[in-house]
Amino acid sequence: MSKKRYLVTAALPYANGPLHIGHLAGAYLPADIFVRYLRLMGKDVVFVCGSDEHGAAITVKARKEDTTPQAVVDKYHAMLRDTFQKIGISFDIYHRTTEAIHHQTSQDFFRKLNGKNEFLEETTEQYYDDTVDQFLADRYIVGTCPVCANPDAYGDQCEKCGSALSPNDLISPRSMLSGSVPVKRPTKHWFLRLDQHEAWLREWINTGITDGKQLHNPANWKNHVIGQCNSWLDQGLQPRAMTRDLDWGVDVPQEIPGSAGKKLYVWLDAPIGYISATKQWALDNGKDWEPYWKSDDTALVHFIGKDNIVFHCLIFPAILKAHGGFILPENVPANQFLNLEGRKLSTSKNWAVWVHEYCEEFAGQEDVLRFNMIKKMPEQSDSEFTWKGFQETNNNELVNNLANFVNRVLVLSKKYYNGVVPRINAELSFKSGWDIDKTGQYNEELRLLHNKLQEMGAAIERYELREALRILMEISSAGNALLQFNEPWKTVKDEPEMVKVVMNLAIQYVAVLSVAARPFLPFAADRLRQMLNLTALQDNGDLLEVLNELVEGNPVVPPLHALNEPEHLFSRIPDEVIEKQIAKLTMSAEVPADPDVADNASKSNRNNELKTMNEQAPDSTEPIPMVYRPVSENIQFDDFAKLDLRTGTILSAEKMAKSKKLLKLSVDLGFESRTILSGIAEYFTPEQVIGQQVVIVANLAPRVMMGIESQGMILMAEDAEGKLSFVSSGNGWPNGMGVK
Ligand code: B3M
Ligand code: ZN
Repeated sequence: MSKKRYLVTAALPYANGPLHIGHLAGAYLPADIFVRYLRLMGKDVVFVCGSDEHGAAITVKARKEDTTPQAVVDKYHAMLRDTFQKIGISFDIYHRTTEAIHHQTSQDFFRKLNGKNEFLEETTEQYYDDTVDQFLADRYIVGTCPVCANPDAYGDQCEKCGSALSPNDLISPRSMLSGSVPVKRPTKHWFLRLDQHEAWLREWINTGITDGKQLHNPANWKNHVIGQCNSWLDQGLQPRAMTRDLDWGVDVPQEIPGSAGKKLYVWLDAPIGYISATKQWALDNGKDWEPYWKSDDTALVHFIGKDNIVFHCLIFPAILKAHGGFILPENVPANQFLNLEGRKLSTSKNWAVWVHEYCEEFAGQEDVLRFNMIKKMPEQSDSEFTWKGFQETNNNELVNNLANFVNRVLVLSKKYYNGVVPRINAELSFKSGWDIDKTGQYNEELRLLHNKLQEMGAAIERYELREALRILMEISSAGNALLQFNEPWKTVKDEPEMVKVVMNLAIQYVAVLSVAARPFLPFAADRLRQMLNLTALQDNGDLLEVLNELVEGNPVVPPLHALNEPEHLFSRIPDEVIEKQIAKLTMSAEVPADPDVADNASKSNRNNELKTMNEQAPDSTEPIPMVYRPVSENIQFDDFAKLDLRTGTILSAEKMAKSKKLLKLSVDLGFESRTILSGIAEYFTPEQVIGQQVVIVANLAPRVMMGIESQGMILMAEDAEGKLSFVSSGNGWPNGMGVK
């Protein structure tokens, strides 16, 4: 904490999808807590982030959604920005890499590096997709990870084990665009000579020293961060291409020969996005951006997830150093991964809790998610979020401990003193809330609070946010114990002067919490200020002021100060709310490939529809009304047009051994016959379906179930109890007709 100013960054999320809780726990929440704390300590800090709008992540998504990359980034940039704001991530600027200032800044970097001969210009053989006429780098190509055997590793990294990869590392590569096996073709690129940076990077990472200057203390870095860097360094750094053959991204500067059709590698431009964001922030606020990036008395801290370690600890520092004049990060406190209900979070499988949905469904309870994310923060190893745990944490800690304490203090103060902070005789002793056997003394207890706050701050400075939150809650527990041990409700008549001391002290606890909770629970902290009738926090040294008072044994709320009405800070979350979320998760998740798991998933769907129906039944004597599934979200005509529906006739049917649900059908489509596995065995015998005319989805990707490839899907009507009927029978249509 010796630095004069701080520049804090959080990884720029790709603007290709919404934000989930894994992102939040990985980078954004820890960064926000750290920054809010620095502000409370009166530090000069700028917190930058923005959307990463280039790279294959964007163009692949645009292809999938049949739209332009610009439309993709416009949509998701707005969505990400709003979500961050709703969940209280307090960026000073949320920028975007499609802005002109960013293109200029990254092109200037390229020019500078090129001018300093940092690049090797080389023509190499790279993977190429003949069917779509495009080179395949990064996420355009997938294959098996050579480190962990994940079959879906990208050309730039494996999301399973976090290894950084290049397309040549992939085993059995295939094109992300067409699925075809790529060929190799020659193309020219600019390679950053990382090999020449290896020696100083090794020294800098492991000792904190470079050019004879001690820049950081490696003991303050997380072990897994240093470990990942060293495993890279030990393999030897290779020159890495900093350009790509693409039509979306930052252009290689025009005046450089051979630049036509070449774009900057997204991992060259994205981290420079931190710099362009700082420039834009400075322009907007009449400040100078340069000290934040160029002055030795600035601490640069990058908050990221573990899959971005290599880029922030080796490649970007090499770029900064190669450029010259820029500082290096003082720390990169990367987090590990958060899992969800026993499985890896997955955007593509829709196994996620989406933060924007949470903010809608739990409006006003943003802090509950934040609190849970901090408790489960994957600081040193992967961790897990469960909805049950979410409920328990809320009910046991936020409601029973924190909200209960605040409520008791405010209600009792109102009852005994009409909401006015009592004057006290500080000499009187009472039972300390910290230890049942200890006698408390007013000024001593305030100094104890000071020490606790210092411990909490030190934990934040060590990036141990779970520990910091634990200390915060310890203060609240001690406040509860103070009331519990002294029982003012029993003693107020006989010992009114002692009770005044206890209550005054309890009010000080609440006031301290209203400041100290701010980094973790910013919305609750605001409400606490309001209830206490204290001025809103300025985010400019408020905690420092509190510490300065407490260390002297002084109160932070003066006697005779009038408090406002008590309100509930948090409320219990009932079982139904949690059950609904668990059902939503299983229902919306893509049905897993394992047919047994698939059966369970569809069963839970059905149970839910049934449940709603029973709950709605007005009276057991009345007929149960028909319950309709809500109509799904609108789709565009183009989405519908992608379905190829055909008429067909079931020629043969047999039960699948070891499956209660599946019938193996052979369906005549006129031009060919298909094998289709259909989950209808509980409703129809093979005899009943043979000869039925059906509509099938003819272009559904084949799926192997129980060792047999199913080549399509039959459309069936399903009622609320899950009973199936054929969509149409006996219209006498010829097989193979299109259905529109
Ligand atoms: N967009 C990768 C990611 O979202 C990338 C981070 C850039 S930080 C400069 O994991
Ligand atoms: Zn891997």
